[in-house]
Amino acid sequence: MDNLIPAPVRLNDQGRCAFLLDRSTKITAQAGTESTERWLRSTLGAAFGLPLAPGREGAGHAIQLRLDPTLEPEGYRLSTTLDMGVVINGGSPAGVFWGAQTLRQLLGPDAFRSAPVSPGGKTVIPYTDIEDSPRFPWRGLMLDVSRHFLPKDDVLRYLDLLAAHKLNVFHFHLTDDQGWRVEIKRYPRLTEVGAWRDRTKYGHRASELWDETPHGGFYTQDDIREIVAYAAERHIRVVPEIDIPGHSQAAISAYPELGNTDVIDTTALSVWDTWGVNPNVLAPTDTTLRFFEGVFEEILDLFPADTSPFIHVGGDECPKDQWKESATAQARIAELGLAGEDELQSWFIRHFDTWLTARGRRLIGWDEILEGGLADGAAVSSWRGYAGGIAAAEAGHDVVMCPEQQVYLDHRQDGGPDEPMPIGYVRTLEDVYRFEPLPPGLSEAAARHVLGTQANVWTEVMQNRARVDYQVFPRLAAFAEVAWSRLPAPAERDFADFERRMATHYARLDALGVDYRPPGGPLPWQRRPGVLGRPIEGAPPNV
Ligand code: TNX
Repeated sequence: MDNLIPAPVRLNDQGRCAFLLDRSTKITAQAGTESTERWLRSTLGAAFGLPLAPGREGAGHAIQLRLDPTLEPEGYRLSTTLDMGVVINGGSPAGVFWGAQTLRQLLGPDAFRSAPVSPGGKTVIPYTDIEDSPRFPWRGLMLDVSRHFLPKDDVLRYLDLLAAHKLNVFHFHLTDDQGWRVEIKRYPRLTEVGAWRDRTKYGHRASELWDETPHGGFYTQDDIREIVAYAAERHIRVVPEIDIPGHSQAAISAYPELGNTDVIDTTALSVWDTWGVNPNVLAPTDTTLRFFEGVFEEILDLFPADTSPFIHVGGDECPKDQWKESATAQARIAELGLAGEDELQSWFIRHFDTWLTARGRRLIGWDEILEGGLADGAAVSSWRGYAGGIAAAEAGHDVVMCPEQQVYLDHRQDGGPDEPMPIGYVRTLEDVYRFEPLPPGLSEAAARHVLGTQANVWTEVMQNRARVDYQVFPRLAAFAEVAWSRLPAPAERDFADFERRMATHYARLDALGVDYRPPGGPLPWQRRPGVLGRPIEGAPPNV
C-alpha cells in the first residue's frame, strides 16, 4: 500500500475497511473532470473488464471526481470511505487526474494491464486518506525524435508513461541536423527531403559502424494534433522545439538557400548521418527569418496557446565559423552595429522572441541564448550545468533545470562493461534520486523563477522504443519523485525506501511492457557488444 511513486505529501493508511471495485462501481464526475472520467474508464475499465458506468451525484459505491478550489491547482485529496467509495477532490481538473493516477497505483500492478489477467479477481482499495500536491509546476521529459524517429504510437505511449509518473510537460524535440519530423504545409520539402537519411552512424560518432538502412519518418499535421489532444486529455503541456540557428542541416538540405551559401555549396548537403556539433548553420538573412516565421505560424496553429504557452527555439550549439567567413553574415553584423557573431545569434533569437511575444507565446531556449543578452520574458532550459539557470534566474528569467551532468538519460546508468553503447557520465538510479533542481545559494527571489525540472532524452544511440525505454527507466521514476515530492536535501534522501517502493513499481512497469534496465544490469538482448560508445567516464557525448 505504501508503495506510491512519486511519494505523496501525506498518507494515512489505516488498513481498516476496504472498497471493492466491481461491476456495480460507478464513476460520478463533476463538470470539469470528464477527462479523468474517460481516462479511468479506458484504463481501469479495460484492466479489470468493468463498465465503470456513469453514476448519479451523491450515489454511494462510486469513484467520485470533484473539484475543490481550496486545494492547490495540481493538488488532490483521495479518501476511501465505506459509504461513499473513493472520493478524489482536485484543486483543478489536473489535480483530479493526478489523484486518479494514485488510485491506479493503489489497485496494484494489474491495473496497468490492458485486459484482465485474473477474471473474477478482487480489486480492493484499502482504506486510505491521501493529501498530495507537486513541488514544481514544470515536471518534464524532453524526447528527441530527430536523431531517431519514434512512430506516433510510441509518442502516445510515452505520454501515458509521463502521466503515470505525474509528469506534466512533454518537450518535443522535432528538428535537428539528422531529421525534420513535422509536416509544414507551405514547405513540403522539409519532410520530403528533410525527414530521412540514407544511413546512420551506429554507436558513438567515433564508432566505425554504419547502419546502411535508410532511416526516417515524420508526423503529419493531423498526427501532431492527435498527439497534442492526447497530451491535453492527460493534463500534459507540450513544448514543441524547432531548433535554430544551429542543428539545422536537415532544413538546409531541403532548402539550400537557408544555409551560408557564400561559404559552402549548400546544395551538396544531405540530412546528416552522424553525430556531434554540426558547422552547417542557418544564414542570418531575411530569407531565413521569413522562412522560419512561416514555419512558426504553422507550429502555433498546431500547438494552441492554452496547452503550449511556451515555444522552444533551441539556440544551442551553433558554431560561428561559417558566420565568421560569410560576407553576408559580416554585412549583417555591420549593418546592425553588433560586436560579433555571438551578438548575431542573440539578434536572431530576439527576432523570434519579439515575434512569438506578439502572438501571445513565450520563447524558451537552451542556455546559450543567454550569451549576448536575452529578451525579457524569455525562459531558459539550463542544460550545461546549473550556471546558465542560476544566471538567468538571478536576472529575472524563468528557468527549467535540466543539467546534463545529472538528468541526461542518454548517459549511461552504470559503469560496467555490459551497458549498451555507453556515453556521457555514469548516472545511476540513486544519482538521479539525489538530483536537486534548486542549486544551493540561489536567492529566494531567483528560486521562484525556477519553474521546475525536466529530464532530457537524446536519441543518437537509441534506435527504437526498446532502447529509449532502457535509458529512461527506471531513472524516470526517481526523476518523477524529485520533481513531484518534497524530498529532503540530497544526502538525507531515503534511497533505501525508494528502492523498496521500486519493487512494486517494476511490476507496474512490467505490466505496461516497459523495457527498463533491470536492477541487476542489462538482459542479454539489451546489450550491444561491439558497438562503440564513449567509454571515458566524465566526458559528455558531444565532445
Ligand atoms: C547536447 S543538450 C545537445 C544535443 C545532444 C546531446 C547529447 C543540447 C541542447 N544539445 O544536441 O544530442 O548533447 O547528450
